[in-house]
Amino acid sequence: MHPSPSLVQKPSRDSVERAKIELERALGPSKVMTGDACASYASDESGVPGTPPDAVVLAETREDVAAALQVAERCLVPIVPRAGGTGRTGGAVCVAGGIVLATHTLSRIKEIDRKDLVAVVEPGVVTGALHAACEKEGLFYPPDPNSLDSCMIGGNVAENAGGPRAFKYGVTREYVLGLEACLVGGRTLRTGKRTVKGVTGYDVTALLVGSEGTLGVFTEVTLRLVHKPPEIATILALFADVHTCGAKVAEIIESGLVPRCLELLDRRTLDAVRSQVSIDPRAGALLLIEVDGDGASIERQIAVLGELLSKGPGVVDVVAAQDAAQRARLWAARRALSPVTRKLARHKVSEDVVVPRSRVPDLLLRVERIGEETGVRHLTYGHAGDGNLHVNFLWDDDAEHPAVERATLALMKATIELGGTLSGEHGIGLTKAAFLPLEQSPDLIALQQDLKRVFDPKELLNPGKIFPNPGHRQC
Ligand code: 2HG
Ligand code: ZN
Repeated sequence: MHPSPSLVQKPSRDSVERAKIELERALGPSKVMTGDACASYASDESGVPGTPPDAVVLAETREDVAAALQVAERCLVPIVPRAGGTGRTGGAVCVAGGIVLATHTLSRIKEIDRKDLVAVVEPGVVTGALHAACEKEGLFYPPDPNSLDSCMIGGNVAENAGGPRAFKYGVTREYVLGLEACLVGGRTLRTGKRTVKGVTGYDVTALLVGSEGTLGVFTEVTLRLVHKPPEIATILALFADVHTCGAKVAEIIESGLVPRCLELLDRRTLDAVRSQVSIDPRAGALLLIEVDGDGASIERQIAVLGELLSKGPGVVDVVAAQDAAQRARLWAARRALSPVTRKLARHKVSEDVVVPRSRVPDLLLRVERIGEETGVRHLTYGHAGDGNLHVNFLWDDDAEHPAVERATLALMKATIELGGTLSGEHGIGLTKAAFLPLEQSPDLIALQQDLKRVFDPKELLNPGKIFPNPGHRQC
């Protein structure tokens, strides 16, 4: 479900032409793309059909970002920030043309400070590259969205990205100490701090994290790091069915263990990867569990897990990865789930609903029922330890789309009924804006829209995102 682009006001032809001239004047022609070349910036990994931008700014410095935001305000042209373009909800997609402000070339790791456990980076740093740089220093930046080889810190901060390690280490917000952000019109703000503690004033940093590119454009991010855990162990537990698997997740959490990852794959997801990884044919669901710590702590965690996982009916097998290469293969298969499952049908939508952890088994049952009632093909995998599951709906024929819409709405309603929330890590963007009133009151939505206007009174920065508009079907 997306807003009709016509509901976000398109800039006039004159404004667009003036903006292009002003951008070229302010930044030089090499940093401004126009014409057909802009088409590759029309979409992100959500598959949402946007409108192609009229111009793309390839910002190389903070001054470039500020200048583009100045031009946008002066010419009244919408402007959409973009880092890696790997978002799943249309956050980097234009709905009314305008300017795409690309920050992927702002890609310096400016500092990794081992004493203060801080990294200072630009928004275009690829998340996986930051991991590698930190690990070289014996440090660790835990957030690990599965697209870590292509997603960028700017987008991770804008969406408050999570990933498998959030179960133990939390999501991006927990690591953002401070930001430098440019606002529409070009003003630059520095928010937050470099210290671990600090409560001065409102927590504007926390507001900007997860604001989906609607409040400001990041030009520098100060991140908290931790020490690299000395050892890691990975366990694969196979179950006859997804319900036994869901119940084990609840048991692990109740036991007090805090694995760093607790990932679930249902039967349909397993079938999709069987050709790449050999999986026991009796397995109808799988848990990929990872623990870290020093040797003694790992041994203790594995012993507890081994006992807990192997008892009771429905357990097929429990195996530990034997070495780093085997671990790496398992994670490569897990990280490839999104692209691999995308190949199963012409269309796929991957939701990222979250329920309280104890309700994971209930959510799985509700998903089965939704599949039966709507006839829509589905599969589920994700961060079960956080109660955050990627329920995927797949379809080939456009005639199936209304059924997919019904299934998606039913999923959102079930999530809220179970005490959950619509998005755990991908954001609301365009794809989920229509569902926001299911979770939030009109007053809360209005308050957030007021805040948006404080930052961006003319509503030029990433318009059409997060908030429902009159073009959305009523939920
Ligand atoms: C994951 O956990 C990502 O693999 C992507 O959040 C989910 O696109 C997806 O299905
Ligand atoms: Zn995920």
